[in-house]
Amino acid sequence: MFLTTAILAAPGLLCMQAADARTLPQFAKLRETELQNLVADGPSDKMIHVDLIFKTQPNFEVLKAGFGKISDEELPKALRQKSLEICQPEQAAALKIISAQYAEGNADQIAALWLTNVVGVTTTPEVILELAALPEVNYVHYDPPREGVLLDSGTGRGSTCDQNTINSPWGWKRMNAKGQGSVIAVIDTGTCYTHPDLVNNIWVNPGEDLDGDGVTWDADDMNGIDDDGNGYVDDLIGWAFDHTTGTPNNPMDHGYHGTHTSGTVVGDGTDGSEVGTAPGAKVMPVRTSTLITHEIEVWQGMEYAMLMDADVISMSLGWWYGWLPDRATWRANCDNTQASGVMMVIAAGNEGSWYGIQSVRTPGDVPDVTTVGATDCSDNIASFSSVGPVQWADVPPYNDHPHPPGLNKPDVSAPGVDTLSTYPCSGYTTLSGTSMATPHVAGAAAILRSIRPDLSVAECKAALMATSVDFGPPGLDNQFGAGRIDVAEMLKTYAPLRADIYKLGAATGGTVNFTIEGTAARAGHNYWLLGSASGNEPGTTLPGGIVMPINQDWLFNLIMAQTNGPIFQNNRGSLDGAGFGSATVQVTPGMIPGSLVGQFVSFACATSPGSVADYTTNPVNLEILP
Ligand SMILES: [Ca+2]
Ligand SMILES: [Ca+2]
Ligand SMILES: [Ca+2]
Ligand SMILES: [Ca+2]
Repeated sequence: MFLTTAILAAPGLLCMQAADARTLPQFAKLRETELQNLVADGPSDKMIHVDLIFKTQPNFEVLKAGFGKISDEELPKALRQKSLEICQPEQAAALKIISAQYAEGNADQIAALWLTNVVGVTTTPEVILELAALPEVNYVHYDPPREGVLLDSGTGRGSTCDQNTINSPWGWKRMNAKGQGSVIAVIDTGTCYTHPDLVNNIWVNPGEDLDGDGVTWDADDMNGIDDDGNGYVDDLIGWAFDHTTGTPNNPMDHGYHGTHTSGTVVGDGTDGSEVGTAPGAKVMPVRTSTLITHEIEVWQGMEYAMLMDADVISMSLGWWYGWLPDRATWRANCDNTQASGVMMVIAAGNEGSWYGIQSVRTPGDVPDVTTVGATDCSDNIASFSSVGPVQWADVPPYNDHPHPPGLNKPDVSAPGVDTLSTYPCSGYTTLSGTSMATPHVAGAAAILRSIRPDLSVAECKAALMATSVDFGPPGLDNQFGAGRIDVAEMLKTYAPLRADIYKLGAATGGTVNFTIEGTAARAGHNYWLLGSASGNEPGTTLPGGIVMPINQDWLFNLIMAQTNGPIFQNNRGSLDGAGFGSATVQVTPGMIPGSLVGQFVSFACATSPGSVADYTTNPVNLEILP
């Protein structure tokens, strides 16, 4: 305090401080020249936001390997515990200094991470030098607020592409694949959770929902207590990390960007337009500052989403290289998040006119995340969409993907020109940017994670890429990535082996003609429709089954043949390429075995002939009439 006061009282001393600072050994730990200049030449009461990057960094892949068998639900908390054991001892001295300075009014916006070993603080040059002198601090990163959201002016034509461009409605209708059960953290300006299209699609933290009614932003549950012990009081639906609010548990959109991106993920069309890719999924609103954001706010948001077990993180934001983002720490945060089982979907950036290795922003440049470029409604790449490749050769400790050739980015693309989505807090508007493309991919990822929880993050990324529609130069390229995503193709290839019979027509007249409608998902597999008949002895199984070949025709007829042997026989192939179809079962008069009359036939599906019905969920029963 004495030194600060003295400098304030005598401005002439500033130059002396500058000279002194430059000769201090910790000065070399200030990573950016701009930070060095601020510390050396700026006024002593200048508040500067910095991140302290500590020496020992937790690697969640390594930590995870030490756990042995652990459930997906337990993994995030176990990782936090292990990581805290690494981070807390190294952070202790710094946090002691910072809390003392906070009491003096010289420190603010304090954040201690465990996703990586980082502490963020807004403080004075003098304190920054004191912190940099700590042996545990590897370096100090300058982290001023930046406008990281990725909007573009678009075409202004007002034409919009709808979800049909990526074939999401196909999956909704044919397979009821809407992302049910998936949670997507949208790290953005907040989400208007009262919008009619979103209010029923907002994640509710079960650990804080005391009355268990699942009501979004339920005043009844605000008791001022951190009931689930996650470190956040009354975080009913998410959190605001922007330090600009007195109610950080209220992640209401304080702009419009986050409501728009949230709508593209889960908007359910209540207000009139079906703008969401995964209308059965839930959004976890994670708010950062209005358009202007510190890097560490986003890292805190990732840490929260990971701890609260989100399936996907959608980030329509990025730092261009001119802002000198801490690429290594971004990559470590992304890698640790994904190691915990959360898939990260991130915008490429809106610097499409910049070619070469400066175009894709950070963290869209992180190798293992799913990076998204923007297309228009005619599958042209948007002129603003950032292009790859990226390189990491000069970023320790990674030093990989040297250029040329660098690493191909983006990974996939999706519509992002004049995209219609939700606007706070009712109705819709069109916006453009890789910001708008990204939540389409996050929604597709949510659908995939919903139907295939067995797939790893890397496998989900590979699935999205493998089923994209190739545009531009043949194969993987640095504009479209693998191509424009296609939810129908993704489902046709990756839907689980499963068949559901959901409708059975009534038997008519004296004959027994009836229709079975159902789904037998996934192309390239033979499906067997098994029949069993039971009368006085329910469950008596008849032998046999028949192969229903996969082709482009939806309808197939099955003819009941005989008691001993295949009881169904198809005379016309069925199931479309995706394996969605309906079957008309004809029981030809005279071919009905007398023993079946008056009995019940149940239908189910199986993966092999003669096996039990191993993947149907709703076998149906029909009485065989004479
Ligand atoms: Ca409640
Ligand atoms: Ca809590
Ligand atoms: Ca509470
Ligand atoms: Ca291509």
